[in-house]
Amino acid sequence: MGKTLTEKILDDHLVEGDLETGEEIGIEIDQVLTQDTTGTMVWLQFEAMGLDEVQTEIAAQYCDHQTYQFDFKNTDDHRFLRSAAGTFGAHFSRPGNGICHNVHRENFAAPGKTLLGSDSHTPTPGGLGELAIGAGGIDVTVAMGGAPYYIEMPEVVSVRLEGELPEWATAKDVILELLRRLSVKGGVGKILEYTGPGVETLTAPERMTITNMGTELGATSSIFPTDEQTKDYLERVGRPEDYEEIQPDEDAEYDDEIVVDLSDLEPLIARPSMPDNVVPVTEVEGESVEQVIVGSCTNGGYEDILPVAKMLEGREVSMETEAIVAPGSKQASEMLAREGWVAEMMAAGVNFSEATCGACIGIGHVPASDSVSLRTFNRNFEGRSGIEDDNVYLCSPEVAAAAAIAGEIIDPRNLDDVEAPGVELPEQYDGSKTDLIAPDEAVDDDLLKGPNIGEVPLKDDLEGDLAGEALLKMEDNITTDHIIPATQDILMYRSNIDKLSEFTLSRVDETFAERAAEADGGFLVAGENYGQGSSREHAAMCPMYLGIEGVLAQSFARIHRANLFNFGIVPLIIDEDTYEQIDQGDDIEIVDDVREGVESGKEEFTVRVNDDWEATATLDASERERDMLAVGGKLPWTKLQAEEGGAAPADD
Ligand code: MIC
Ligand code: SF4
Repeated sequence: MGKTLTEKILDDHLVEGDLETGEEIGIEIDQVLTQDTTGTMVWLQFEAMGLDEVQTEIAAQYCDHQTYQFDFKNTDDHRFLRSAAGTFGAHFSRPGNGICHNVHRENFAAPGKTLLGSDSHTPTPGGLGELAIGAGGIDVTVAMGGAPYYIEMPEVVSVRLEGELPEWATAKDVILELLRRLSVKGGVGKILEYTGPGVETLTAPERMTITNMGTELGATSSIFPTDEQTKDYLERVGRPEDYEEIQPDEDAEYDDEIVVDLSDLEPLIARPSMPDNVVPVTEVEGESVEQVIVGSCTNGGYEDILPVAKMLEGREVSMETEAIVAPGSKQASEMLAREGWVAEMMAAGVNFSEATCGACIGIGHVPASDSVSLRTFNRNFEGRSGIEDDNVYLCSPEVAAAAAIAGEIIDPRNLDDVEAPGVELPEQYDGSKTDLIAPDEAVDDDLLKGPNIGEVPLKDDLEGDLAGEALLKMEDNITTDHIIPATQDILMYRSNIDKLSEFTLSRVDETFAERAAEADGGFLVAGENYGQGSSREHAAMCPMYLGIEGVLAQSFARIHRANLFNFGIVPLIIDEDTYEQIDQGDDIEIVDDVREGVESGKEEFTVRVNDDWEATATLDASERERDMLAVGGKLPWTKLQAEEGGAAPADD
């Protein structure tokens, strides 16, 4: 039987297990990336593990989320990150140099390699044939120390592309179409492998828009085969030597197939407040728009902004609308500036921002109350823009530019006298590299910690008795933005868990953190897909710090589930009936000895509620995950492994 592209790369990197769907495998990681809001904990954990040098081929630390440095705490974090990169041997990308995924794809991403990143959109370079996976910070720490990364072998699904995109339909519409069909849960436990004749019609940057937003489907990763388009892109970014042809075998067998005929696509838009709430733009035409933002790791590339500049050339942004362009990398800004496009956009009324994540997580450009904001981003979870009850729509740069011109949502096909800009790559991506500091150019060789940088929180061993109150009952699709929001007021405490934990679940219930700390133990209860969205391990670390011992949910998002194990919180699956019957405030007791059950491989646990009724909860965990739970999480487990000489990071 032939192999899929995913299987080929995994096979090349396999250090433990067999490539059987659902089995745990250990893979070698070639490259890691981290960014400013997850990176501080990554390096603090690296230090706490006693490691002293990066072991992967490439490790890159980007400063991209909070580059405005509103508070000295942000700037201290950046200084700490520079010092950690210098001390331990990683590349350092200075604040303002661009979003991790954009700078990584320009400088390091390469076909056939594996990449692990502490950001959920790490799969972006899948568009270049790299197998890239988002993970919690400590998983990146351990991989960076040279240990394998463990994952349940996902299903490999073929997304067969046929035909060619018509005018005005874009790569963003391909992924919005998949979200419309599959929902934000549709990719959980899957790697989406793009196949079929439509693949060659898409440039590498278009492919990366699609792989980037595979994250919103919940997919473990998304990947394209490599071909002339990949080669062409790598030549343009000045790294032709990184090209390698990798294709699935002709007789590769996939677990499933989804067919998308590109020629059937039209401009689509995700309505508030879920990325899968997708409709054709024509359905919401006429809705007035107060703000348009073009940027983010999904659509912030040179090739994304150029069409906007072309559409705005000689025109003006509507007086009722504010238009902001926030490029994904400084290289894109620099090139657009040299070519005169920045001036053209400014003349049209665009506010040109530095290269940052910023508005994507509510840092700057918070929409006005009761207004519509159209963004080329990947997430529109309620409140993420920085204001509750927001109305954020997600669309392509072309649809965003059309709205900026018209002052209302409009299908760009209905604009008068505006030509479809098409996709154009620059001859060369030739921005300067001054903001990327290589390990051998490092300015520091010692860690610089400001007063806001705290300690890595640790948990005690798992106890046998697990009992406490159901402190909060939540619905389906609770995001990590609900658990630990990323807005500026909160983000500046990412390296200070004592303070950060005060904000835990505040977007769901402001009293939660105080109640949890008082109860000193207890459970969270949730519906389906609990913890979807970001990779931030703080969404497990903070509940752990407040004493939460278990989460009872109908299902978990992949990265958050791993983070719960990493921080010693027991993730138990309950069925819909049990979920419906449990009320917030109920007394929950796990009848069995949990420690013993976890260690002995027990899968079904009896949950007694209010000493009145009982239900079954399932622990679906590998042996390694059980071992981690038993000793209080991944940090203590890794240290123990190192002492016993097991599969732990190398320390030299
Ligand atoms: C996001 O898009 O939600 C973030 C902010 O990039 C997060 C990372 C973080 O919370 O620091 C992600 O996607 O993992
Ligand atoms: Fe940054 Fe937004 Fe991309 Fe997250 S999704 S990395 S916040 S641009």
